[in-house]
Amino acid sequence: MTTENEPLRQRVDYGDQQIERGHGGETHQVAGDGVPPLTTQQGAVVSDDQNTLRVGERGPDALEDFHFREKITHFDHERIPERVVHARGYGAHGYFENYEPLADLTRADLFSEAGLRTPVFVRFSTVAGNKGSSDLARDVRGFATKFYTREGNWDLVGNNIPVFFIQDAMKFPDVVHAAKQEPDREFPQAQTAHDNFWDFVSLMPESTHMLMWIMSDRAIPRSFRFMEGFGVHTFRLVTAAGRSTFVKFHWKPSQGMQSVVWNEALKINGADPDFHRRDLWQAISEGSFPEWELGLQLFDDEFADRFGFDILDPTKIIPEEEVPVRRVGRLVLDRMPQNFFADTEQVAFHTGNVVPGIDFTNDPLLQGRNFSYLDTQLNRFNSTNFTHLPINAPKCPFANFQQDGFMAMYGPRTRANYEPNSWGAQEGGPREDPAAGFSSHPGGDLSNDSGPKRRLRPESFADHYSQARQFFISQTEVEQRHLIDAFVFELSKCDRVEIRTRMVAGLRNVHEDLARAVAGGLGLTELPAPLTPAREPVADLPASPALSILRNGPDSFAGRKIGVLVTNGIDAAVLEQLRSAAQREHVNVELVAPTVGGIDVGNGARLPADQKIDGGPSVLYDAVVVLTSKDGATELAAMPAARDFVTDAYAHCKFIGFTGDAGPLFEASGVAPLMDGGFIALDERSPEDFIARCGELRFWDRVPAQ
Ligand code: HDE
Repeated sequence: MTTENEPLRQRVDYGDQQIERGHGGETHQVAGDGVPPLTTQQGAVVSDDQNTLRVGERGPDALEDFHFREKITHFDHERIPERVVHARGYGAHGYFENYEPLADLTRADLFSEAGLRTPVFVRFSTVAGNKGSSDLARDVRGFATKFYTREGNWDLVGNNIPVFFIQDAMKFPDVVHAAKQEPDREFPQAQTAHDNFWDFVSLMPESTHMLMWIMSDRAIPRSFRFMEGFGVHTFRLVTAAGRSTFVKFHWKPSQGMQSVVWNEALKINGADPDFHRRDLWQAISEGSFPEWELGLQLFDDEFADRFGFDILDPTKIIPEEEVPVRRVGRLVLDRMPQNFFADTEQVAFHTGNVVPGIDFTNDPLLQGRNFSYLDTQLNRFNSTNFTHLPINAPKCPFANFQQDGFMAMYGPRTRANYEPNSWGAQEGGPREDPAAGFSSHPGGDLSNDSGPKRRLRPESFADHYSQARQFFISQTEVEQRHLIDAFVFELSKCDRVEIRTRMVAGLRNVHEDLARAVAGGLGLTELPAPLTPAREPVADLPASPALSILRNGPDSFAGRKIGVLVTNGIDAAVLEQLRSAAQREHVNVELVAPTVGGIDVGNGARLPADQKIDGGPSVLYDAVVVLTSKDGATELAAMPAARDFVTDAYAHCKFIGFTGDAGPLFEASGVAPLMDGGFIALDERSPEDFIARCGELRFWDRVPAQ
């Protein structure tokens, strides 16, 4: 206890508890109780976490300060190597619910019963950027799912794009090196808009189809919740009797697909580099659990033989119009990890993690992946025992004779730690089970899967352009425009003119309109001759509407966010009506105001704001409303951030709700003479009408947004 003569040396205020420390080091808890004590890793309760143990008042630290040594040593070792690709990721827990038994297709237990729920962990990611890079990079998104089935873990390690850059795993280090920062200067971060990337891909025609996808809006999703997922490779489903069906896996978002536009992406990266993380965190925390349906494209050898491309070639899709996607279950993400590192950073996916009933094909990319994923985890964890971490361990019983190593948490519990052994059921430990165990499908049903040892690319992989063209013609005009602009943007960041030219030469094999538009955008004076294709592309593949995002929009605004720009003196009733209508439609509303302290709404009442205008630009919202008083609009008109709020919403083709008082701000922003059908007057139309219109997501008739 301190006395009046003995002044306090230190007071630590925890909000709900205060600790005072007296002259002689004694402590006195002034208020607060019932919180768990802070302990060392050994469980010893810590009395003082503010001061090191010191000899004399101003003397040196004592080496015996075990609490300090343990704390600082642990801190010094906090980093593990980030993933060599997909370093930036965000994950959530949930479950997969199977719709109906699929025993006619697979013996996989997770598909065996209607309504069966299998726990899952999903990690979304970008590919090229470092762990601390921004969410809105133009990039492929990883969509990796670990199913903790009753018969072992199955990892479906997919992407949000159904094809890949390369056909052979041998080229993976090259494509990744080319895409990441250039080695001499260590920039640019998280972007492919640089010489090395375009140099490489322009020399690799097999990447052309993938380039179409990453230059499309698929590569700038509005959030993880609004994107599709794909297993990419052809896999096999195998029944108990050993019958195999080829399968391509799809994830279909129940929220519908949605992307942002490129100019918006650039700005979101500045305003909120964690935009995708925050979105998933908010949705799950608010109980609005994102869902996807698992879809299967199923086909047999006969289809594989007659299909125009090799089903083992990961640069090709099978159009949904040719083999429909059968929806067999739903994935629900309903719980965020309690600790990011423990789950999202430490989760270790591996394409080789399959369960009985699911098997590989000879896709050369998949075969290479089956080696790489285990190897990469050894580098990340420095131990084979990463499988012992709770996020990686199966949730079903497991037993084997693997033992020891760094950080082992289990090992054989029996006398025998080898097999065969003669120790009997109790002491002998687990045994193999030929009937229930995983048995590989013998394959052999595709031609050319045996023969002399050679390094070659099959002739059936030689067409690099036809499906790229199919992708292009399947897009709406707006989407084609975005794709062209993306090529122009990226290639304009290449210093070497010959790289730009070679890329345009490749695009001439895709579509003449595309090549010409990109050449025009780059200011190329002459159109280069087309590259000589390895095989003449076919020009008559039909459009596949399923490939367009805009043709497959959500028809509802649920799960989206409206930013309402407000000022003092607004009509609070209008805001209230908007808020209740939004709530009914499961739409979020955020108030953006001149100060975060909020606004006066008359009679001394104040409404707190969610964002100060500078920190809440319209790029963070799917639609905006300008709800001001007349004086408020005049005040906003003088603020650059408020004018940007309006001009950006306009340029990004967003729906803009407003009341008549907004006039001065619209005048100052230059949009007053441009007002079109995307502006909705809330004095004339109900908030319900406004939200229904917002379900179209963007007013694309305005101008092609870049
Ligand atoms: Fe990966 N990939 N990959 N990849 N990949 C990794 O494994 C690799 C490929 C994908 O959230 C690494 O744990 C090779 C295609 C996702 O933790 C590494 C090849 C597809 C993730 C690796 C490919 C993917 C990875 C790095 C070509 C879509 C993140 C860290 C043969 C179907 C998983 C790690 C997570 C991660 C290797 C190509 C998806 C190095 C060799 C195609 C979603 O093992």
